Amino acid sequence: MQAGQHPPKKSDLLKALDLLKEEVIPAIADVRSQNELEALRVRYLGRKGKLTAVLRSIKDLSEDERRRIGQRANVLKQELTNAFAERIEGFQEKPKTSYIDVTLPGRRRHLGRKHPLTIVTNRIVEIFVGMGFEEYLGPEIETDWYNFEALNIPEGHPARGEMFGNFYLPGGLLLRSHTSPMQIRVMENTEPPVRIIVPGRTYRRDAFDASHSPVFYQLEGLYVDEGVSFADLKGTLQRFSKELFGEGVTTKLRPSYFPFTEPSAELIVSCVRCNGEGCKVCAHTGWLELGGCGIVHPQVLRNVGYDYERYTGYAFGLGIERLAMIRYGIDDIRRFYANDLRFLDQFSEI
Ligand code: FA5
Repeated sequence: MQAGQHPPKKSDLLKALDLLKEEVIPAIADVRSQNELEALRVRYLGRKGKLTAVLRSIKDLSEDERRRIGQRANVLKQELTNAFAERIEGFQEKPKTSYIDVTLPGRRRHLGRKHPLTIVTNRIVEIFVGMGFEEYLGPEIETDWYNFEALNIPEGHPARGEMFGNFYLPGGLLLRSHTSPMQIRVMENTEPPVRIIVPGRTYRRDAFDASHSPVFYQLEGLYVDEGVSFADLKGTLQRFSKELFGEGVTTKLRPSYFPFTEPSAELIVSCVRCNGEGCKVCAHTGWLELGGCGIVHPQVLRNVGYDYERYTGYAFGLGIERLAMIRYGIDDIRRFYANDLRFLDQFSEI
C-alpha cells in the first residue's frame, strides 16, 4: 500500500469480486472470436488484469480477512479460468454436422499439359516439315552396323570411345547414342531424293550435369539429292534458327569433325540470353552450340548403295534439350527431368 492510502475495506473487496463475476461471465458468453476471448482474459486475469489487482490488494488486509477474502478471490479466479477454457474449446470444436456450402468455388482440377520438350519438338518438326522434310521415327535399340559401322565409324576408330560412352545390351546390341543410324535405315530403303528429319531419344554414359543427361533427345536431318551443297545446309539451318529463336539470331558454322560427314561443322547461334555479349548461359562466349552437321561422307553413301558420284547430301544432328533451353532461357537440363509441376506448368504451345 502506498503512503497516504487507506487499507482496502473488506466489504469493498467482496463487492468488487461480485461485480467482476457479474461482468465477466456474460462477457465470456458474448465474445465472437478466439482473439476477442483472449483480450478479455488478459483484461481480467492478465498480469495487470482487474482480478489480479484485487488479489494483489488483499495483502494489505488483516490476516483473518486475508484468508477469507483470499479464498473467495481464488475460487472466482478458478471459476473464470474454467469459463475461459470452456469457451476456447467451443471455438476449436469442429462443427458436429457436415454440410455443403454451395456458394464455395469448386476445387480446381489440375489439367495435364505437354512437356516443354514435346512442345519444342513439335515446333521444330513443324518448321522442317514446312521446308519440305518428311518426319521419321526409328528404334532406340540399335545394332553396331547402324550406330557405327555404316556411319564410317569402324571397330577401333577413336571416335567410338571418344564421342560416345555407350549402353550395351546382350547380343551385341546397344541403346543408340545418336539419331544418325536413321540416316542409314532410311537411305537403305529409299532412292534419292531423300529429305527427312528424325526426332528421338538417345543414350550415352554421360554424367547428369547442367548441360548433359544420360538420356536426351536429338533431331537428325538428312537431305540427299543431285547437287546438294554446303550452302544449302547453311541456308536451311540459318532459316530454321531464325524461325525458332527469332529473326535477331545470328548463326555460324564452326569447323568440326564427324567420321560420317566431310567437311563437318558445328552449328552455333548467338546467345539469345545476352545477344552475344557473354553470360552464364553461353559460358561468357556469346555463342551457343546446337549440334553437328556436314556433307554426308561418300563412304556412307557407298554403304547404302547410293551412287556417290551422282548424289551429294548434307546431314545434321541437333540437341533438342539444348534448343529448348535456349528457346526458354533455362540454364539447367535437369529441370526437364525433375518432374516438378511448378516448372512444367509454365509452358504452353509456341
Ligand atoms: C552427334 O551426335 C552427331 N550424330 C551429330 C551429327 C549428325 C553430325 C549428322 C553430323 C551429321 P554430338 O555428339 O556433337 O554429335 O551431339 C549433337 C548434340 O547433341 C550436341 O551438340 C548436344 O546439343 C547434344 N548432346 C550430346 N550429348 C548430350 C547429352 N549427354 N545431354 C544432352 N544433350 C547432348
